[in-house]
Amino acid sequence: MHVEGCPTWPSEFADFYRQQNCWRGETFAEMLKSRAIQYGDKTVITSNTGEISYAHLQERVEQLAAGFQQVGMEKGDRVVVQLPNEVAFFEVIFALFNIGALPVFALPSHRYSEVRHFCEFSEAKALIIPDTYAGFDYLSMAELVKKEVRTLKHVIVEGDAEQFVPLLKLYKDTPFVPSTIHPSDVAFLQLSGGSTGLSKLIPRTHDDYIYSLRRSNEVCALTEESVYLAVLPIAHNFPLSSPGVLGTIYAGGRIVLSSGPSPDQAFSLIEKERVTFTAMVPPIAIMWTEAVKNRHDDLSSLEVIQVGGAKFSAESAKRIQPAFGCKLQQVFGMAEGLVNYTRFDDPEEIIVHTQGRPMSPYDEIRVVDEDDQDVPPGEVGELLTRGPYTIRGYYKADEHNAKSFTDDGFYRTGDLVRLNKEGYIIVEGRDKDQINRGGEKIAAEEVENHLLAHPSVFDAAVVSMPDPYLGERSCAFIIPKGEHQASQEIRKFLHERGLAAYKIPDRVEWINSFPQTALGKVSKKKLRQLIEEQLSH
Ligand code: J2J
Repeated sequence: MHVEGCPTWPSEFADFYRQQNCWRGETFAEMLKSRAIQYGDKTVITSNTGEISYAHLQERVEQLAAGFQQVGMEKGDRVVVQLPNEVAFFEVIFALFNIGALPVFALPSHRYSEVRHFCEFSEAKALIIPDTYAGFDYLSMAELVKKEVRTLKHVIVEGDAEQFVPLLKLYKDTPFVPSTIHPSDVAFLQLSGGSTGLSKLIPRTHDDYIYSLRRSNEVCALTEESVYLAVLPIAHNFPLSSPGVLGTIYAGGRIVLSSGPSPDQAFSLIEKERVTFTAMVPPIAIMWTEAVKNRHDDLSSLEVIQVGGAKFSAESAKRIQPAFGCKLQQVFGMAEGLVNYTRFDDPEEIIVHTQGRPMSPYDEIRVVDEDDQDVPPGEVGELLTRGPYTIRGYYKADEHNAKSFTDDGFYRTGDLVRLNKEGYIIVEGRDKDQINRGGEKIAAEEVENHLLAHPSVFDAAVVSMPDPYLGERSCAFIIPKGEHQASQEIRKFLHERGLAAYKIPDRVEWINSFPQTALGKVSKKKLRQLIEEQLSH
């Protein structure tokens, strides 16, 4: 079944990707099932609640699939899944895959504003949440969301469900009715970082995503011997698929779940579980490099540290191998598709100074100027890409798609890059209205729209400001209506509107008017310069 509103590949491309053996007709349900047969009692996930084997996971998945069907969930339904790094995440998403329902991946850090949007926009039938996590009460949030989103029939809770449905009650011993799932069907909706307004949803198919796992595993040499430590929230595309937790399952390896990236937690897990592979964003890598100096954990099992999601400075990159005695791999990827990796046998120069090259020989990349003309080799331009696991359009976003994709199907990444002579990508900046706060993406316009709702705000412009630890933080420039407010009041206002904490501006600057571009638009470039100058004083 084709889910409405999901652009797909033209048939000549689909045929080509099949011919080249990229798309092999696998589905997620079959993937886990066949691993369960092959690996049986082998542990698939180690978490703070214990261990679960491949066979047992498959059994739990089938029980949950039955329970989901009993409450009326069916093929094509959208289900917003907002779960932390726990076994339930896997049981839920694979149960949904088995019945052909589509997970919509929310992050645990999302709040009312985001979750409501995901539920509303995807017309979700269910929302699956923990009761509380990291001190936040998801039940109150869900209560509000449920009141406002007409399609939402079920709120399912891992833990104390109160008025909602406990996840635990949905594991049934009756068999579920398997859905016929076509490998070219959309398997789930992933979140985009977003640059205009609210996050767009990214439709990924079984065929395309499983190819990205298989290819990632080849490039990253992930095998059944691998032990992958997840420290980032696993719903994010990087720890999910590059090669991440799903790549680990594909390979028959073992996943170790950490609820967070603190060295205390992570280093002891590495030692205890003999972790071989892990992935993080640059601020965590910097923190670990500092922490490792003063600790005595045995990290000798660690073979690879991947760093990606935001630009990793060469200065910091240089320190990884000496500090940990393992390999560094830079990863430049995007939930829309394209993933670039440095290769393990690349010279240090490349590993430290570049963000890698496309993982697939079928990835097509172009670096173009403002008129979509290829720039001369080595010069900076916008990266465009098309390939066997890069989407051809966002979910239900015709107007936006017309701008974000070229007529011949290339995705406009909004990233400014240059290629070195070996064809490796160096990320130089961004031409999209987004702030990359240590790997967490903030769409400026989304925050600006919230700010405009404040009675004291006449106009607002949100820009990035440099930060030694996170790379960037966010700064809101505000033109007040009359008297200006305390910045703290603005931040509190956004918090109360239910905006995720990472999107709340780190700094608020009051200003009388915005600098303009030659065309009379707000010049964010000049605003960025302004705040940069202030910070340097
Ligand atoms: C500079 N910018 C980077 C890098 C991502 C693997 C790894 C990361 C993501 C991800 C992902 C960067 N240097 N090394 O999905 O599978 C910025 C770019 C890019 C945007 C995508 C994966 N790695 N970026 O980060 O969808 O601006 O995916 O376009 O969250 O992050 O963000 P996202």
